[in-house]
Order: sequence, then structure tokens, then C-alpha cells
Amino acid sequence: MSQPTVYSPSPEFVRNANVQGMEGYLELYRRAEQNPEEFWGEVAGQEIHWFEKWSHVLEWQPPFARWFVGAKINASYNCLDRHIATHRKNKVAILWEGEPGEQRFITYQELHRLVSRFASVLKNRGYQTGDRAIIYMPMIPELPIAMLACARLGIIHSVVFGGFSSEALKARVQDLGASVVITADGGYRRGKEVKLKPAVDEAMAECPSVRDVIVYRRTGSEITMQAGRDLWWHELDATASEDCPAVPLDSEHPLFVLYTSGTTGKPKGILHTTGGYLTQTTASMKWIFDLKDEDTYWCSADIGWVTGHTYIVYGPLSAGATTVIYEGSPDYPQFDRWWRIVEKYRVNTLYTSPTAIRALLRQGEQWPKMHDLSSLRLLGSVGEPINPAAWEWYHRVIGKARCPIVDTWWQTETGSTMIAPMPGAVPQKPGSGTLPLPGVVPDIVDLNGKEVGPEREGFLIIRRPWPGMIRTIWGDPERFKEQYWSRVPGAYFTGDAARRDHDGYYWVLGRVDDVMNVSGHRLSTMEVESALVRHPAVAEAAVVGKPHEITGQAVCCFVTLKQGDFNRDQLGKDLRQWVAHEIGTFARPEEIRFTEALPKTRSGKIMRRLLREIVTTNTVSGDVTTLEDLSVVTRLASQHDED
Ligand code: 7RM
Repeated sequence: MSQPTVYSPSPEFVRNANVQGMEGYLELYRRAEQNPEEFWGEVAGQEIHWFEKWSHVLEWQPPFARWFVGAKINASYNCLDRHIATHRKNKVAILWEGEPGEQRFITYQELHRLVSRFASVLKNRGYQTGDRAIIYMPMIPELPIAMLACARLGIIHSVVFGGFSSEALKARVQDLGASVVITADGGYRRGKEVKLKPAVDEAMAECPSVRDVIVYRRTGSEITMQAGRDLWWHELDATASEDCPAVPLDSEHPLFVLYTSGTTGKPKGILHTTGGYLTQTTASMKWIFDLKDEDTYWCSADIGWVTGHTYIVYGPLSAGATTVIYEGSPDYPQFDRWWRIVEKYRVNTLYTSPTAIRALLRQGEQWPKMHDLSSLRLLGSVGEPINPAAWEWYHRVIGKARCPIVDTWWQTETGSTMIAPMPGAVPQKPGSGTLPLPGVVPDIVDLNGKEVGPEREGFLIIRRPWPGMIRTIWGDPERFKEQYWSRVPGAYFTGDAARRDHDGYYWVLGRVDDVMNVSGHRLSTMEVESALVRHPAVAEAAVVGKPHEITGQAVCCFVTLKQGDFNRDQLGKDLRQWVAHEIGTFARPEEIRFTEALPKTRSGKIMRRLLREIVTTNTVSGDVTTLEDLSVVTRLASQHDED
């Protein structure tokens, strides 16, 4: 394959950047490497308000870390109170647009007021530090308001994405032993109401730990309220006090638990604490998004995922930014909705996922071309490896070849971004997360934990503790040790495969279980997928290894096509040849299956596990609670029988 193009930030971008040029980056990186505790202590002192300072920065008893030991802090205070004493008091904190078109411009002062009122409500109902709250809401301002109200009192929150079923909700309430559930009647998506309250009602039948269900009225549709359990938000709010000071909490007090799927069917409750998480989240916000006080910043993720926690709520608000929240779907009422929002609010930074980029790319350039996108100065990508073709499209069609793209690698477990280009410092290569952020020490190793050389594929690990790291799995420290710390002694195992090129750039290839072995050649599903989507007819592709008698595994591809008339027999042959040509004959797919859609989690990750099952057995068992559209799977599984 040819050398990737290198994209350097313009001299103008560099001149105005928070971190300027490679020298700026290297200076920070080296300082952090030489004395990590001193470095993080400095960052924490600069970026965060502490009620009391720490006695020491880090206490590390692998795999258990305590950061800013003995310090007192409150995340809600850092996101609100400290800003209203400054020029930001009447700056817009949350700029919200509902799917039907309503707008709300909530300033820092107003947000402080709303959060204080809701925190008073919780306090009056008897909730206190250490209690657990489940938040199950649509993408409306009351979702971050509920999070910040919990944080204000030290109530540990767990946001459950509004698309989850009552089963998934129930499992989380039970695992967490939550005593309060905060929800809404429903929200809007694709022009329809998505009801939430009925799912809560169903789950509550088996959740004895819950005393109160607090319901925000968003849609006004008919729901049932159970006397003695269900309470209307607006009724409680009517008499709420606006005086509810933030409680000084221990730096290691849990801020939230966020459930994520692991390799077993049972989701893991990833636990994050306060001081370290907020320090790294705030610093990374300024580093990777080159954040300026005048920026209008938009992360299109759902707050129910870690990206939303860190880069819609805690990061932007702690840094004093204006954070845009859009409730609905990018294709409603038509495919230019996002570009309409960018134009209307003069959005400066857009942070989204490769899946969204590919979906929009598939619809053609006419949609973005309908709008003035000249306010954009920076773009971001997160969630999965971005194929160079999607990167180039994003860069050219959305960024008009003017905006750096920050491809940010991180996980629910890492809390905030670990590998990403500082946009005014590190030149980008499409598809690479580039270099680690200061204080992050990754490595790539083989099965024995030995570092592999440049251009070699291996396991991505993190060698040193970092402030925003996962502290444990809720209620299961053994699983925490086993999952992340048992493979390579002393290091955090990410579960991702990666390689480092001759410039030291990281290329994350996908999950370790997505690696195929064909005739003894190691081949990433991602490599084949990238090759496929480089073909002009292909919109999206997912690749899995299929057991094969002779070669061990064979490459099996699921492909969705761009609009147009294609001869599928011919195209199948062409694509096999294409992949063989792009990567090598050993990578030639055994099978190409055309499909209307790929099975995805609600956060947009392709569920290769399901596809593997389909190609192996033509059936699906396993846990599918995170699946976006179950009918896709049924169709894919039955398709083969029809063939
Ligand atoms: C933030 C988030 C984590 C997994 C991770 C990777 C994949 C995420 C990138 C990426 C390549 C990226 N948290 N991943 N970002 N792969 N490049 N920029 O997505 O917990 O939901 O997922 O996502 O496999 O391990 S997550």
C-alpha cells in the first residue's frame, strides 16, 4: 500500500493553537514522562478548583490507583459555580435544539440555578452522598442537569442510554442497587415519540431498591404514574430551593458508573471517581479540541455513552465552553439536519463518529453543500477506526480542506482521550490516532508482553496509571483485575490491536477478537473493511473470520452499497479481486454478502460478534440487548437459506 498522506495544520492554526507545533507537544510530553506526578499535580492545580489540596498526587497499588489523595473537590462546582464568578456568568453553557425544532440557550448562571433546584429536590427526598441514581432520559437539558445535581451531592449516577430496553435498564438498576430513577415520559426521534416511562414501569416490578421515580414531562403524552412511587419533576421543582451548595467530596469519591458490554453477556459497570477524571477530562478538552472561550462546540454523541459524559457534559462545562446538544436523528426531517445546525449556530468544532460520517457520505455531497459550513475550524472522530476514505471525505466535504481532524482513541475505561493529535501540533495521517497525549504511556506488545517493533501488529497496552483511569468494575474487583490487568503484568490491557509506524504513530486496528488468521497470516477485519470502502460502489463493510478447513479462517464480508444499479454477481467478483489487489491474495474474501444494513449497537459500533455467529452457524443466540435494529440480524441469518 502507498504511503499515507500527511496533513499538517496551517501556520495560522498553529499560531493560534493552545499547544503550538511539534516542539510544543514534545515539551509537554517529555515533562509528563519524566515526572508524571509533578506534571499531573500542575495540571490539576491549573485546571480544577479544589476545596482542599492533596497530600500526594498518586497512590499506586497495582491495579488500584488513588489520585490526588486526601483532596476535596466537587465536579458540579467545577462545571458551574466557579464560572459564574467570571465573565462566563451569562455565557451560554448548553445550546439545545429539540428534534421538533425548539431551542434553549441556557447560560452558566441559569444552569447553576436549575441544577441547584434539582439537587435540592434530591436532598429533600433524603438522597445523600454515596446513594445511587439511574438516569434514563432523552437528549434534553434535564439529562445533564440531573447528572450535575447528583454530582453536587455526591450521589453516584449511572446514565442508561434512552434506547436501551426495560430488561437492560432493570439489570443496571439491580446491579447498582439504585434508590432513585430519574426519567421522562419520552423524547423525539425521527419525528416520532420514543416513550421511556413504560420501560421504567416494566423494570420497576423487579427493582425493590428504588424508592422514587422522578419523571420530567418532555412530550406530554399519556403515561401512568404510580402513586407512592412516581413523582413529577415540575411539581417537585415548584417548591425547590435555589440554595444547594456543592458538597466537598473526597477526590476518589465515585462520580459515575457507566455500563459497557464485555466479552460475557453481563455488562460491566465501569467506575470513575472525581478528581482524576475531571483533571484529565478538562485538560484533554483543551488539548484535543484546542478549545477557545469563544468556541461553539458540538459533540454529536449520546450522553448515554462515555463520549457524551466526558465531551458533552463534564469536559466542556468544566472548561467553561458552550456545548451544543441536539436531541434527534441526523436524517430528520432530511439529511441536512446536522449541516443546518452547524450553519444556524455557527458551530466551530464538530466531534462525531466514523459510522455517522459514512452514513452521511452515503447520501451524497448535495446535503452539506446546501449550507454554509465556514464556521467550522476543527473536526473530530471517535468510536472506531476511521477508514481513510471517510476521513478524506470528512476533511474535504465538511472541513473544506481547512480543518484539522482529531481522531481520538479512548475507551469507557480510560475516561478521556489517550491517543489523539493535538491539532495545532501534530500532523495527521488519515486513519491514525497519531501520538499519545501527555502523561499517557502506551505500548504495543506480543503475547508475552514483549514490545514489538515498528510496523508490527500487537496488543495495545497502557504502561502507567493515568488520572482518569477506571478504578474498578462496580461490585466486581476480581473481574477488574482479570479483564484488564492479568495479561501483561503491571500494564493495562486495552483489548485493542495496534501497530506503530516509523514515525511512532499509532494505528488502532480494532478489537483483539476481530483479528483473523488466514493461512497463518494475521489480518485485521479493519484492514479488509478499509480496502472495501475504498471501492467506489461500497458504502460500508463489516468483515469477520469464518472457520475454514484449509486456511484456518476465511474472510467473509458484509457489504452495503451506495445508491445506484449494480450487477451483484459481477460486483462480488470485482470486490474479491479488489481486496486481493489492495492487500494481497491471502486476503481475498471467500464470501461477499450484500446487505441493506449492518447490525450495530446503538452507539454505532458494528456487532461483528453477531456476524461471526451468522457465518459460523447461520443463527444468533447471545446477548443482543445493545443492538440497534434486531430485524437486520434476522434478515442476515435467513438470507443464507434463501441463497
Ligand atoms: C470512546 C469509546 C472503546 C473501543 C476501543 C476501540 C474503539 C474508539 C477509536 C477506536 C480506533 C479510534 N469508548 N475505538 N475510538 N478505534 N480509533 N479513534 O468509543 O468504550 O465505547 O469503545 O472503541 O476498539 O477499544 S468505548
